Amino acid sequence: MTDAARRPRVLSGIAATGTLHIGNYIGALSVWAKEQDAYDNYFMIADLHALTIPENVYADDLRARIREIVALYVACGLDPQRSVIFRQSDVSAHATLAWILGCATPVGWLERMTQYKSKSEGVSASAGLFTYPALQAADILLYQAEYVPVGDDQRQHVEITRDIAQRFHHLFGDVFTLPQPLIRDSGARIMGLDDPSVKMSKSLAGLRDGHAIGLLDSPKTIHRSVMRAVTDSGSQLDPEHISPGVKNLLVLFETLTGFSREATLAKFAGQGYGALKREVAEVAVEKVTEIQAGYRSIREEDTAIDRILASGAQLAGDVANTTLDAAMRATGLR
Ligand code: AQP
Repeated sequence: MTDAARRPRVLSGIAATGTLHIGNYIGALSVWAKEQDAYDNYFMIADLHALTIPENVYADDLRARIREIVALYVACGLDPQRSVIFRQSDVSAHATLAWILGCATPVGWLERMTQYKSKSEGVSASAGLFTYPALQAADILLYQAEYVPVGDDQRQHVEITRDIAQRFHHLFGDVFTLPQPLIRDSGARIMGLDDPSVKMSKSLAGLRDGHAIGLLDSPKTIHRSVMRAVTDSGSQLDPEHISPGVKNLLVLFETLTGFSREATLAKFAGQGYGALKREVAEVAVEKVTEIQAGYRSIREEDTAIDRILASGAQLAGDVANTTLDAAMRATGLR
């Protein structure tokens, strides 16, 4: 047994739907990178998930986006020697198990998913958007992952994955490990700069200037977005009355610097929101500049991305196909 195989396994991923933002970094990527030695790591680029809203997909964009995300994974600290980095669609077991799990998933469970409700509002939603929790359950269960490190918005998806696995076990017998979410205490839900009542998201970043801090944004754009961030009608930081927009700025500052809430309040108490925004912009630019330096050097030798994906497909495929085989035997398909 290798050293990695003795560690608990984690699986996570990011949908290839837009340019990654600081919420993806703080809530997911930074945690994955920091904890790499504690786990046996599988991180995917969720390209199949990008098709759930097909009106937003342009083939050349998606192809480019996938490579961009691989490079950003590495630039954010994922080490291909210590983490298996792979493209979801390279491992066909994901789609096969998604079908099997979809057949074991009651429609009522899918109707309750908040992400489906919010994303289907006012549009003609695809069947893929509706059933995608079954695909996400397949993503996780194929790897027998004990933990799924994600932001807070994904809690419900890990819960439904457990429910689907248990229903499958009830119907066909035990095959899967029941996963648990790994969610950081603070920073698990970074909110939109332009609207602190919604979480910062890739899709909204593509639609609204000043919504997000993109990991590939220029320092000028980051400064502008942060300085325009919505706060409240006050002008100074009052520790007794912290509005959602100000709280978001505090969380950004704290997660990027390691400052505690107490130390942050002491630093900014009595100061205008402008001072807080300037510091947040500065630490965000510093972090993003560091990530972009790594990103550029990976992109200089683009064949490295092909090598990472080829090796990831092989390693991920070996694990996933073993689980798929067990699931197919349990159902009688094998
Ligand atoms: N705002 C956030 N704060 C903290 N963590 C976040 N995550 C996402 N947003 C935040 C975490 O990042 C990982 C990838 O999530 P995703 O692929 O669902 O990305 P998204 O930014 O949530 O994108 P959209 O546009 O909202 O959704 P899609 O791409 O489906 O259209 C997850 O671990 C997530 O929790």
